[in-house]
Amino acid sequence: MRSRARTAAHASPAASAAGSNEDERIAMNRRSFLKAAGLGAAALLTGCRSAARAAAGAPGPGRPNIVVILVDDMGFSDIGCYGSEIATPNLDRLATRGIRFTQFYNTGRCCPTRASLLTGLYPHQAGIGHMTADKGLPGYVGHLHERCVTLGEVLRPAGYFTIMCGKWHVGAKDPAWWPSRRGFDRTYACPEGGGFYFQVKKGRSIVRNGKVIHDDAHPLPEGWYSTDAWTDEAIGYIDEAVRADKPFLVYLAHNAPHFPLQAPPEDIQRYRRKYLAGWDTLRERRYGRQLASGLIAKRWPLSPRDDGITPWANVDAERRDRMDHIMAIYAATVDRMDRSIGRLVKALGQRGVLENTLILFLSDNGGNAESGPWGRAQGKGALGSAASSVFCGKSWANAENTPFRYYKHFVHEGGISTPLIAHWPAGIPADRRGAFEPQPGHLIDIMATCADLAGATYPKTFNGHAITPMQGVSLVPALRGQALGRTEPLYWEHEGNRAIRDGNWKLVARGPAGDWELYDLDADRSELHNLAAEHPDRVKAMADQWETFARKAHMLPWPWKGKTSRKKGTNP
Ligand SMILES: [Ca+2]
Repeated sequence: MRSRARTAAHASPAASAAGSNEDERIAMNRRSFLKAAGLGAAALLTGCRSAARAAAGAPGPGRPNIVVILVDDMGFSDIGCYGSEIATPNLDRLATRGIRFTQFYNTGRCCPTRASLLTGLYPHQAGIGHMTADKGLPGYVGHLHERCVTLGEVLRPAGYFTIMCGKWHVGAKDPAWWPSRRGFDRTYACPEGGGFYFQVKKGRSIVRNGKVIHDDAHPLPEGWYSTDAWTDEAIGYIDEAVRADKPFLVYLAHNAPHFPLQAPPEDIQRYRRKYLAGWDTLRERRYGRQLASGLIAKRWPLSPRDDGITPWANVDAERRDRMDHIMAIYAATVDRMDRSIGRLVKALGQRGVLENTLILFLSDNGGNAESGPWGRAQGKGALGSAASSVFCGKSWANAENTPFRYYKHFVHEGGISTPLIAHWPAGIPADRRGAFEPQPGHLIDIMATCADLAGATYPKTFNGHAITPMQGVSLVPALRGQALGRTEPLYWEHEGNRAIRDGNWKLVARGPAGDWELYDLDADRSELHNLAAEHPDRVKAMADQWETFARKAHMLPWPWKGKTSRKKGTNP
C-alpha cells in the first residue's frame, strides 16, 4: 500500500536525527508539520508526498496537540449535528467550526474498535477479533499483543506527552497490558471495560498511572460520575503537558452511552416525556434533519422500521411511558457527555492551546439492539440510578442508527457508521469549516493521521518484535478537501458478519452462513437494494478478495466450530 511506504520513508530522517540531537529532531518534526499547516495546495496534490512534507519553513503554530474522544454504543444520528434532538451544543459547535465526515466507519463492537483505533491495524491483526477472552488463535488472543504498537507508543518517542482516560477494554488480566504499559504517560482508566457510571462495577477496577485505586474493596466516593471524572482527569494531565511545554495526545474513551444507562435524576428529567411521540416519528424527524443539513443525500431513503419492532401506534399507554423513560435516560447520558466535552474544550481555550489542537470525536459502534424490542428497565432503585439496569433496546436503537439498517455487532451501515467530527482551527482552512467530508474513512486511518501530524515514526520493530505495517491512510488531506491516498478496500469481520468496501461497492453478509449482499453505496447508502443477483462476477471477485485478506489478517479461521457463531451475532 502506497501510504505505508510513504510514512516509513518520510519518518526515517527524523528517526536518524533523533539519535544525534533531540532539538534538531523536534525542529525537523515541526517543519514537517508546518508544511502541512502551510496550506500548500500544490503540495497536497503531489499524490506521493503527504501533506506534512511539502514546502519548508513557513511560520506556524508547530505540531498540533491531538485529542481523540471515543464514545460507546452511540448511533449515527444521536448528536445534534448528525440529526438528533438530544442537546449537544458543544459537539455541534465543533462541527460547525470543523468538518463532519459522512462515511466514517468503526468495526461494529467495543473491543475490536479500540484495538483498531489504538494500533492502526484491523482488530484481528492486533489480537482482538472478538472480545477479551483468549480463543487460542492469533486473531483472537483477547489483548493487544506484542506485534502491534499503540498511538502512545508511536507518539511518545516523537516528544508527545501521552494521556489515556476512560474505558480501555483491550486487555486487563496482566498489568503489562494496561495503558500505563502501552505507551501512555498518564492514565486514569478501567482496564476491564466500562459498564458503570456511579460506582465501579463488580470485578472491575479504576487504575491511575498503573495503580489500582478503586475496586470492589475500594468503592468510589459519593457523587462520582464516570463521564465527568474521565474528562476532569484528562484536563489535569493536559495541565502537566502544558507546563512541560510538550505537545500532547489525549485518548479519552467515555463509557457513555453504553448500558446500564445511568444518569443524575435532574438530567433524566430534562428528557422525560419528550419521547412519547415514539420511535417511528423520531426516525422521521431525525431523517428530516439529516436531509435538511445535507448530511444524507436525498436519493438515500429512510430504511423501513426493522422486523420485530411494534409500530408505535400499537403500543399501549403504560408501555409508552416506560419506553419514554428508557430513552430519556439514554438521552441524558449523551447530553451529559456533550457537556463534559464542552468543559474540555473550554479548558483547552483557557490554556491557549485550543487553536492548535486537533479534536476527533467518534463512536465505537452503532446503536445497540441487545435486550430486544422492549429494552430493559429493572432494578431495586429508581430507573437510571446505580441500583437499576436499563438498556435502550432494539426499537430505540433502530432510531439511533437513522437512516441505516442493523445495529452494533453487524457490519451493515447501521452497525459500523459513526459520526466523525474533526476540529482544528489552525489546520482546517476557513473555507472548509462546517463542511461535510464524504470520502470513506476508517479507524485504521487514525494512527496514520496522528503519525503524519506528529512527524512520528511508525516502527518496523518494537521491543524486539516485528510490527505489522499500519493499514490506513492519513486523513490530513481530507481536512483540506483533497483526495485521500487510499489504494486498498476496507474490510470488516465480527462474529461472522463480513464486509468489504471498494469504492462505492460494498459486499456484506450477516453471520458466518449468511449470503453475500451487494450494494452500490453511492446510489443506496441505506442498503435497501441487494444487487448480488445482477452482478455475480463482482460478488465472486469481492468475496474472493475478502477471503484472501481475511486469512492474511487472521480474521479466519474463526474461533468457533462449523459455521455457527454465538446466537447474538447471527440473530438480532
Ligand atoms: Ca461499544
